Amino acid sequence: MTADLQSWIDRLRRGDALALSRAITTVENHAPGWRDLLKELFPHTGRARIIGLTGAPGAGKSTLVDHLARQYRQENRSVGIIAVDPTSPYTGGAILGDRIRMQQHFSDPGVYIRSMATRGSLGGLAGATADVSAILDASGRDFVMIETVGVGQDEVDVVRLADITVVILVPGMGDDVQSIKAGIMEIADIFVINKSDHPGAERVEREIRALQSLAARADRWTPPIVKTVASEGLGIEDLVAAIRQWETYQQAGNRDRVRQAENWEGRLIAMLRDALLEEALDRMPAGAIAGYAAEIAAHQRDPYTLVEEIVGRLETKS
Ligand SMILES: Nc1nc2c(ncn2[C@@H]2O[C@H](COP(=O)(O)OP(=O)(O)OP(=O)(O)O)[C@@H](O)[C@H]2O)c(=O)[nH]1
Ligand SMILES: [Mg+2]
Repeated sequence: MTADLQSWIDRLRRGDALALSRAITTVENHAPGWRDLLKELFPHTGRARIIGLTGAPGAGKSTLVDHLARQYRQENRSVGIIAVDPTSPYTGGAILGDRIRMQQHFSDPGVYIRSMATRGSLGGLAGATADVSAILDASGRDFVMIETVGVGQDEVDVVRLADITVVILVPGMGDDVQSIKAGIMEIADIFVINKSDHPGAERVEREIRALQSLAARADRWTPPIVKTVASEGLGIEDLVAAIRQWETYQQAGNRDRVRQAENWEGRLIAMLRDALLEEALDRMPAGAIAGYAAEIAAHQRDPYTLVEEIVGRLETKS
């Protein structure tokens, strides 16, 4: 390892915010040396608790994260926050809102907040978020919270990589827990019904219970349902307690290790896919894919043989 890299990592691990920001930007952009950096940081990861929070736009995720951060700070634990916001490139509004709301933490070095560039992230949104969360972990954060809008597969993949997944629902969504994408219901370790000051919270709770009664989880955990009014700071202690309860449950019988191995299985496959694709594309002249595609469309070439040939070329590494 170069002396530069060593000193960068030392500063990062001491909690230097500048070194941390630089590391995150390097990894996000896949700038030169990003992989070496992650390799060196990896041995220092695995200590932080990664909490993924997902829910519909405006469900109150940022407000909840803000309160959780405050709570953990009171216990003198440090926090990293990653706001993954797919809506921001279009409106520009949401992240600004987050910034303002979270401003109170800005003078506190124990809280580090980062918004993720989203669509088109190199290595996919989930991969990029996992890498950034690893950097925060290596920097010694006790908790890393990842906020994502639970709308697509990308977002589901993001929170799936967490140690704890919190799904935030709100009353008055119509008939709907049923209609919420099945994927998101399945990944919940804890349900939060936020905006419980609005009518219909009980009904949402009944619907979750009804769904839960249909299928038991393989790990026999029944995700607790916590009602909150995040804007008033109500129910936050209950959420903190539910998170702690989950941790205790996970630590018994090494369930946390099993979960992490499952997460890594998915992540490894994604990393491998990306690396192989990158390698394959690197070996082609620019524009080759478009040329092949035109030939295939004209039935001058069959795609099956072509893919075999391309994969075959990977074996002869120069
Ligand atoms: N009535 C009520 N309003 C709330 C509650 N929690 C949050 N809000 C309000 O709902 C709005 C959205 O809250 P956010 O925390 O920004 O929600 P979000 O899920 O992070 O939103 P996006 O990141 O844009 O998807 C804000 O105006 C909050 O003040 C609640 O429990 N009750
Ligand atoms: Mg938000």
